Amino acid sequence: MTTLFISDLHLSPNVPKLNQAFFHFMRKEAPKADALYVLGDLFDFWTGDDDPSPFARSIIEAFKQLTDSGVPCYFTRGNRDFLVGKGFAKETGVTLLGDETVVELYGQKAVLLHGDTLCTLDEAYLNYRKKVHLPWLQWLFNHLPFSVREKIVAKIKGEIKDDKKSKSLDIMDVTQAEVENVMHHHRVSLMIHGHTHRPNIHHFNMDGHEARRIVLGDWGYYGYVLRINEKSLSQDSFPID
Ligand code: LP5
Ligand code: MN
Repeated sequence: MTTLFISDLHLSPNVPKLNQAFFHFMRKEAPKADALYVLGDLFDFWTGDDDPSPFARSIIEAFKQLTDSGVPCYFTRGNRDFLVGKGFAKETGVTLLGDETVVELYGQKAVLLHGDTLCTLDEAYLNYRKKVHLPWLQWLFNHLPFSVREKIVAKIKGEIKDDKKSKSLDIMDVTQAEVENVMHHHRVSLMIHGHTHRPNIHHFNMDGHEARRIVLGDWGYYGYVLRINEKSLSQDSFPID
């Protein structure tokens, strides 16, 4: 049996072919797995667990069917779905994880995270992140009517849509120093994250030992799934048409 990892699907009602690819994965592959880990940015943006749209309901139903069938599902929030909360967890049966989680995968310890917090050169983003993670601000936001929240999100998105264009690719990548800080802190030699949209398996030396950082791929023209079992570890892509 195999443990599956996905992230950065950026699902929304606007890209039906991505949703179809996700539902296909949830029906055909995920039910055969030991467990499914979603490491953030499943959604293009998640405005709240009370989202009444058929799109949101269909995603919730897909997770519920999977967890009801006995496959444990874990969810790390990303920078686009940091507002996924207890309501989502209750309705789907998914277990929400903290920002950094250590798991044991077939005898090897690994730290799992979305990856945005590893981009320590991106100060503008990290300042913004601090604000939107303030518990009192989230509490206030969550108590607004859903339609008001949608308008606020659309306005902020519109205002910051050009911010990324002014940043260099280096600024939007992880720093090796922060990668090693986090791995040292958790005493692991394997890290799995998404966010940067640079799928890869990086091998490096840490304190005289081999360490690995696996970067999950984002879904677009291709989808990516990382599969780990007792014997092997591979990230494969498949076309989405
Ligand atoms: O996901 P990706 O790769 O496209 O970009 C991210 C960073 N961008 C974001 C922004 C979100 O995608 C969309 C935000 C919608 C806003 C909703 C707010 C709801 C309010 C909730 C209150 C509880 O995450 C991008 C990174 C990039 O990753 C690479 O790492 O660079 O960061 C940015 O572009 C952000 C800007 O640098 C800074 C923006 C300042 C905005 C100030 C608004 C403050 C609002 C605070 C409170 C209401
Ligand atoms: Mn992200």
